[in-house]
Amino acid sequence: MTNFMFTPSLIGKLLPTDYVGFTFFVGCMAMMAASAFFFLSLNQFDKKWRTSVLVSGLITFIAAVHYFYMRDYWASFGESPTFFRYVDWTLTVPLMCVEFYLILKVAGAKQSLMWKMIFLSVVMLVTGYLGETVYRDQAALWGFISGVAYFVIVYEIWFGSASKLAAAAGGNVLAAHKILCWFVLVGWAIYPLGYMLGTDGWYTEFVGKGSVDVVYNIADAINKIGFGLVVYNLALQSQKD
Ligand SMILES: *C/C=C(C)/C=C/C=C(C)/C=C/C1=C(C)CCCC1(C)C
Repeated sequence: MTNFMFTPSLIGKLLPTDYVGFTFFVGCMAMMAASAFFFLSLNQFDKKWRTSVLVSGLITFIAAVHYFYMRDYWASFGESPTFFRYVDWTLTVPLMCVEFYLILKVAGAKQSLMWKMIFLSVVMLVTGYLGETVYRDQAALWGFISGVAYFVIVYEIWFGSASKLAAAAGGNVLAAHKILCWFVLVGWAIYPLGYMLGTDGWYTEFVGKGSVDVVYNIADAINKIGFGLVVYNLALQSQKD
C-alpha cells in the first residue's frame, strides 16, 4: 500500500474553462510535433549539422514528455507542477547552451565555453527553484540571484567570447547566432515575468498575481520550438552554399 492517493487521469478532466490545462495540452502536442519534425529531418543534413538538429529534437522531446506529466499533474491536483517544470528546464536549458557551442564549433569554440554556460544556466535554475519552492518567502532574493546568472549568460553571448566566435565564423552561423541571442534576451525574459506573477515580492504591487503556468507554457513553446527552428534553418542554409 502506498501512503498517498494518486488519481491517474490521462484522459484528465479538462474543463472548457480550464485555460491553464488547455495550454498544457497544446504544449504536449506542439512539443511532440516539433520533435517528430526535427528527428525526421535528420537524414537530409550533412554530418556536420546533424548533431545540432538532433539536439533541437531532444530539447522538444524531453519537453514533450514533461508536458505529458505536467498536464496530468495539473489535471489531477489543480496545482502548478513546479518540480517537473524545473526538471524539464534543468535538462533542456543546458542543452540550449550546448547548441550555442555546437554552432560556434566551426569558429573554434572551446568546450570551456559550453561548460561555463551550462554552469550559469544551472545556477539560474537552481536558485529560481529554491525561490519558488523551499524559500518562497524570500522569492525576490532568489529571483535576483537567478537573474544575475541570466544576465551573465546574456552578456556572454551578446558581447563575450561567444559573440567574437560568431563574428569570426560570419555568414549563416553569425546570422543564426544573432537570432538565438534575441531568443535569449527577449524570449527567456518572459520567464522572470512568470516567476513574479507567481511569487510575492517588491514587484507584486506592480505586476500583480497571475498564472505562472500559462506564462511558462507560452515561453516554452516560443523558446524551445523557435530555437530549434533557427538551428534547423542554419543547417538548411549551410547545405545550400
Ligand atoms: C525551455 C526552457 C527555458 C528556455 C527556460 C528558461 C528559463 C529561464 C530563463 C528562467 C529564468 C528565471 C529568472 C531569470 C529569474 C527568476 C527565476 C527564473 C528561473 C524563472
